Amino acid sequence: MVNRFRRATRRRAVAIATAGTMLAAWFAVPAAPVQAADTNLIVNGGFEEGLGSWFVNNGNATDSATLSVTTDAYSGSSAVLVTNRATTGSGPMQDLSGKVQAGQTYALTARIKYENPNSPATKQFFATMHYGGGTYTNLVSVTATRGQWAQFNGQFTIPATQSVSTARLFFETPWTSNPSSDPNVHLMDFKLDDVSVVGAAPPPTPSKTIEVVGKLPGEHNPLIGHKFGADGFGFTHDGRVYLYLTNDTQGYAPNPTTGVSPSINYGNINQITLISSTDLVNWTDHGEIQVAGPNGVAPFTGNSWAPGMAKKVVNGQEKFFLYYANGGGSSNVITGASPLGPWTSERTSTLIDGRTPGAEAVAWKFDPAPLVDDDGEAYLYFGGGPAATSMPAAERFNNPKNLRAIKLGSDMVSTEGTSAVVDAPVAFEAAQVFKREGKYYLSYSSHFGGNDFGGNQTPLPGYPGGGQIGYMISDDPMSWPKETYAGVLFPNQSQFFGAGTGGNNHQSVFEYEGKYYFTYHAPTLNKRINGNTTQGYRSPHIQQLAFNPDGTIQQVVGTYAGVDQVRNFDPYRVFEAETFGWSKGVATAKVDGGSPEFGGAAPNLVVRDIDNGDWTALSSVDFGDGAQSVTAKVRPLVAGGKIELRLGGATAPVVGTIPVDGPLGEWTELTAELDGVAGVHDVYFTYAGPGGVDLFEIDSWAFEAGQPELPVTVTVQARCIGGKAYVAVQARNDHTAAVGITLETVYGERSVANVAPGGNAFQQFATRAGSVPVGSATVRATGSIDGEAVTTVVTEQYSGVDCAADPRQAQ
Ligand SMILES: [Ca+2]
Ligand SMILES: [Ca+2]
Ligand SMILES: [Ca+2]
Repeated sequence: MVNRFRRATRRRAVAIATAGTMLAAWFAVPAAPVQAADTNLIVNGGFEEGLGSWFVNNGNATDSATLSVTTDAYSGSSAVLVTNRATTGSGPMQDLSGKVQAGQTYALTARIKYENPNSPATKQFFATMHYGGGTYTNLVSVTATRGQWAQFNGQFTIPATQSVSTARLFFETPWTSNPSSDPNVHLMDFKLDDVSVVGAAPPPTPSKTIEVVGKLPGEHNPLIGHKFGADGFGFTHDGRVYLYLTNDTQGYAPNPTTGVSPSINYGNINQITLISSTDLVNWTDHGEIQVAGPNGVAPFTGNSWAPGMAKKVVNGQEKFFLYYANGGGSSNVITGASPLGPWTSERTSTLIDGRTPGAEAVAWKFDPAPLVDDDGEAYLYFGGGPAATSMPAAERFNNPKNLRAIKLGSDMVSTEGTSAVVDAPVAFEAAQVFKREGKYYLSYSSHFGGNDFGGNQTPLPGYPGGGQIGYMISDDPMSWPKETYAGVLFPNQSQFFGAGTGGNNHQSVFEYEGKYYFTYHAPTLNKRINGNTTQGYRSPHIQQLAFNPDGTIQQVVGTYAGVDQVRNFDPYRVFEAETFGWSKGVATAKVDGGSPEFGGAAPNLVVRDIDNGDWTALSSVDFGDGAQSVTAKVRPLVAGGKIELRLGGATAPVVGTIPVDGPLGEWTELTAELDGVAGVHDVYFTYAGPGGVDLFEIDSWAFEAGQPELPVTVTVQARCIGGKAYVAVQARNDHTAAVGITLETVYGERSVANVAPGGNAFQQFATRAGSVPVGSATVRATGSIDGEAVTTVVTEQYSGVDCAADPRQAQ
């Protein structure tokens, strides 16, 4: 994990050197007859839907160009026009990752035209595949005549050994080292139309669903068991904790047979995962924010690692700022209208990069963590990676000076002045600052030594070892001399979680309801899936942070137990089904239409991949005096599914059942009556139905409380007075406030207003008869409980009496 940041390969001369291996495709090999099962993998190949699904090749930072729709089409009414080409690779691109397969042969056709009168009379063009990193392969070639539509028409076979986890098709002119020396020859505008790549249908998307119980019932770490997430940044707003995470699940692709995924590839990650909680045990999955990449909020960035979050009122408007690492080379920020978005980009270029003053010597300008101080001033901490070689070896190891602090502008999306060195001992990355009792605490991750840090050495006494979280305490958010170093806050996580969980870490500290919490990650879910040989997929954890009287921090111990649940879960409201403490075998997916719990502008997810035997569970749900019913918003996918409610465990007795019998494929609300569900319980929703199929999807839950009742004690008796029968009815008010009471029998009715607490309403109803049969009296008490008007009705039976046979007398 030391090589967390892999340098992107900037050259691709290799593509030309190896191009001979597919020379056969360069010549006009007629396309093989396409079989009926073959599929065109290109979306919007004729550009009749504008530029949809197309973007400019962004394999290299310099490969820029402008795409626009032109009506000069080969067929239909539009084609694409490429202008402002900067490199020979500048051209329209479409992502075929997950669609093309190694070992398969595809037929490629397309029409291309160039018209620049100063260009040569003929020109060769390539259709090329970028397989990620520096791997490019020319697929099919055509030599066009100026001013005429030429046709690409060939086949290509993807080598059986080629990784196709990244496969992006684009169109270009042949590579040359200095194309701008003759732009008419190398960088001419061109038009493209009718692109098709026909071959084997894309393989079904492999399931990413975590089938094991990754977070064990009763344990609070990892925070979630149904997906991964790393580099967590804790952020509190309006009584809620939000955790922003690098989306480690993005590239997770377990082999359907072995269950083992290729190792994590940070270069593929361009989304940030967001979860939130009000109790730190039950977490709501808000899904992924598409931050970077062609369809990202900030499309000028390619990656989104190691998020940091801050809020500030700017020009009278509360805004939320999500900072992230654009790979290792730069950092950026997007703006949210709420902690859940929606998100916009106020910038058109990265916030921290090679132009940032004072950061020139920082190798990795990443890991941005914001701090908004009490006075409204804001700061950004960032940086990491190899120490400058200009320093002596011992200094490179012990004081690499690779972290920085810089003031943020009042708009939070710009920086002010020059960044200051954070002289953190043995520093590697992951600087983060919080403030407590007037002091600033900066924590960071330490390096593992090696050539990047002057060779392997022993750290100075007291300095951190490799892969630990150290911290510093300062009175000034911009001043971090080495003397502010205060010790190791957290040893390496492998010390607590064992084999397969080592590597670097990335932490944050946040305050919630008066307590401080420490976030870190560990590949504990990966370990539960795959054993001690993990593939680098990390999971978020939280521990409580305790301070010594002198302000230093007690070293954190990592545990699966995690933190105490902050409060019981309130079930009497509509809440998302994608909120749970524990789960088995389910996944989540984003759906349109806003969130039932968080509002129309917030993302909404549903629980999916629900098979017979899967379950989700909520920790410490407080049902109070009792629940009357539970309602699920659910979309049935097959007949015969049901949701069972159990208390305390996935195999505990069923206390309620919702038959999922609505119309297939339609969202519907289904309710089950409950009886005797009161007090605090872990609640398990267990899912049952036919095997081997997805049963249904669930959007939200809502419990309904039983009606509260006014406590009244009713006594009824038939008795004889002077040979006549009377029915005596008494109701005592056991409530803490006055209530109105009505006593009713077939012999009359009496209402008493404002019966005081402990007081009685009483009436002897005369029957004018010598005997009465068995009967009943009804007592109505009307009052209020917790400000809500309540009427409670009690019916009580009395025995018959015959005053001649049984001359009972009144007392
Ligand atoms: Ca067209
Ligand atoms: Ca499942
Ligand atoms: Ca939902």
